[in-house]
Amino acid sequence: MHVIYTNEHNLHAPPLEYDGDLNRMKAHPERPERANAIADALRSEGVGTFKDPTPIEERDLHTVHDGAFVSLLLSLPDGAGAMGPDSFALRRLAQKPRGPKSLLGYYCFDAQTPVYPDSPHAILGSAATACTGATDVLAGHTPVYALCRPPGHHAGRDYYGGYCYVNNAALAARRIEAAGRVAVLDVDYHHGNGTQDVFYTSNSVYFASVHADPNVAYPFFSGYPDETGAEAGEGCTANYPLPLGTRDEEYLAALDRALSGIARFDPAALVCSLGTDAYEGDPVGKLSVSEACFREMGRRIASLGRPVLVVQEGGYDVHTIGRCVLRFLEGLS
Ligand code: Q9C
Ligand code: ZN
Repeated sequence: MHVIYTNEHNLHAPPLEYDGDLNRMKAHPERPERANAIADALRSEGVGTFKDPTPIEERDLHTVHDGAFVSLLLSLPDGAGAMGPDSFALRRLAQKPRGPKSLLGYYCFDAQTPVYPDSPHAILGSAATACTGATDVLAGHTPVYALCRPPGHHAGRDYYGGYCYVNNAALAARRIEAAGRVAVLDVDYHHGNGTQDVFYTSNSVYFASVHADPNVAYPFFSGYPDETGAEAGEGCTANYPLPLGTRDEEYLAALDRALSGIARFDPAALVCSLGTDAYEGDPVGKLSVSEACFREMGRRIASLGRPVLVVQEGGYDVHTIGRCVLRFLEGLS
């Protein structure tokens, strides 16, 4: 199994997070230790052949993203330090402003996704990781694991948030689309709103997501069952929200429903957005999925019998994230 990985992600290390508590910033959960823990776990178990991604350039992001959006993200002014907006656009009212900070507020949808001077290297490295994984799947390798960091599934064509800047899984799906229909299965704890949005009107990429009920879980404004796609893509989006506290059995029942939809769509290949934040011990997620369940998820996904690219998304318990990924890949192989 190819494992695509670069340590460039270490260059992006947001120290603190604002989570609505106006009195106190907290340690940011999306930290370098996450990917380092996964890489260490795979290496110490001798799982996979590690391979550096082939670098990509800004223009390679245009298959999914708006040009002005990526150029802002990747080239904030020198010496700007950590940057985030203090005002967010409601785009039905908004004109696009000129200053970099105000422009960030045009493209960003939350207060938890800061951009640091070295973040662009990590963002491009993560996107390259997914793209190289896609190329390997096209070349006949399966499964392939893209150890991406930062994650991507909350980023849309022209917006970012949820610790995500560009959409790694969507970039990979676009690349694999050259070989035919693609399904994206998102098992991160959070709804993959960005990926859904990118492919919402497409009938060549199916999107299915199993996640915590957005009434009570981030990203709150999407991931409901009545979101089923639009125009040519009507019927090509499927959402399976779950109550907080959901355990293995109910989780796997929802996964089976998602997998039947994918089987009916009959894709040439599958991209799996893997977050381990549904794990019972995760500090961000509030579902109750066991370590053993990750192996069963991998098994059931493998039983579709399609080539699979796994793209790493969330998962914040640095002590168990490696084991959850190992179990998943074990089940898949
Ligand atoms: N203090 C992904 O898993 N809000 N993104 C969490 C916790 C944002 C998660 C608040 C969660 C974003 C890729
Ligand atoms: Zn998540």
